[in-house]
Amino acid sequence: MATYAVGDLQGCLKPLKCLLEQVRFNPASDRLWLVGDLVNRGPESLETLRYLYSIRDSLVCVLGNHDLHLLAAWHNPERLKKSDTLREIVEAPDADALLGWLRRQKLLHYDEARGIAMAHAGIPPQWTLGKALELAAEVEQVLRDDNRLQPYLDGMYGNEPNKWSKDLTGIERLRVITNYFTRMRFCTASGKLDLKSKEGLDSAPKGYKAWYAHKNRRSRHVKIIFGHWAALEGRVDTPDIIALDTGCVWGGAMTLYNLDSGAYHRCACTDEGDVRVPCEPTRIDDRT
Ligand SMILES: [Mn+2]
Repeated sequence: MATYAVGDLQGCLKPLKCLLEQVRFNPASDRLWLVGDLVNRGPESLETLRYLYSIRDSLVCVLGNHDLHLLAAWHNPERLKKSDTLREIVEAPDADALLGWLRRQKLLHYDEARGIAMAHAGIPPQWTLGKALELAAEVEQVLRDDNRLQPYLDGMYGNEPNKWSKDLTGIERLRVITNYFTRMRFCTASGKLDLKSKEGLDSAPKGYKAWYAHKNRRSRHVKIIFGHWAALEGRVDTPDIIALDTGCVWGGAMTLYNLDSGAYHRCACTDEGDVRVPCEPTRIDDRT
């Protein structure tokens, strides 16, 4: 029995299957952790979601910004933008089953036995793991609540408030919690967010750093797996921080990480029409 974590899928099913074949993934005994952004932009969002649903008992999944956007589009198709590739999901005959499953996933997962946490974007520096779990649960409860889901999805968009305060209530509180777990890249030591910069570390605005790079980050004693930030190309120089988004959908590769051995596997991809064809998989044991 092995446990793996895989970076942002964004509807790229072939490289996922290539990686799972490479490690001989067995849904009956192995576990697969997903860092979120399962869908959107890539060629096979619906088929990706259907495949994941078929092996759902083997998955641990946290939600990304694209997954939340999909839920919002399910309730209000006017939310769909030209660049989205989500219409096939919201119009699918099995949409209710697929999205009913998706909305029951978490924003933050913590495996106590392993001491490993996983969130799509990360955990902001001002929160302990305990605080982060408590606040993630507030949003997770809303996602599961038929009466509260719609107003949440309508109100979750936006960059403000840009900083957590315990005094926040209502949709503003839910929005900033959601932004920390699903959209954060750069922030200040006290957790003030910059949600505009999306490039690599040298694009940090003055006074801001990558969320994980703050010296007194209160979750620094926990290993954290995250995705979302393709521009990092999987390179992080902070111990116990594992970045798995290597930009598969943008012409990069998909990365699979073995939680037990620490080995990395990658499937590089090329565009061929609208189909993504996996290249020869490579195994990466000694990454710098
Ligand atoms: Mn993302």
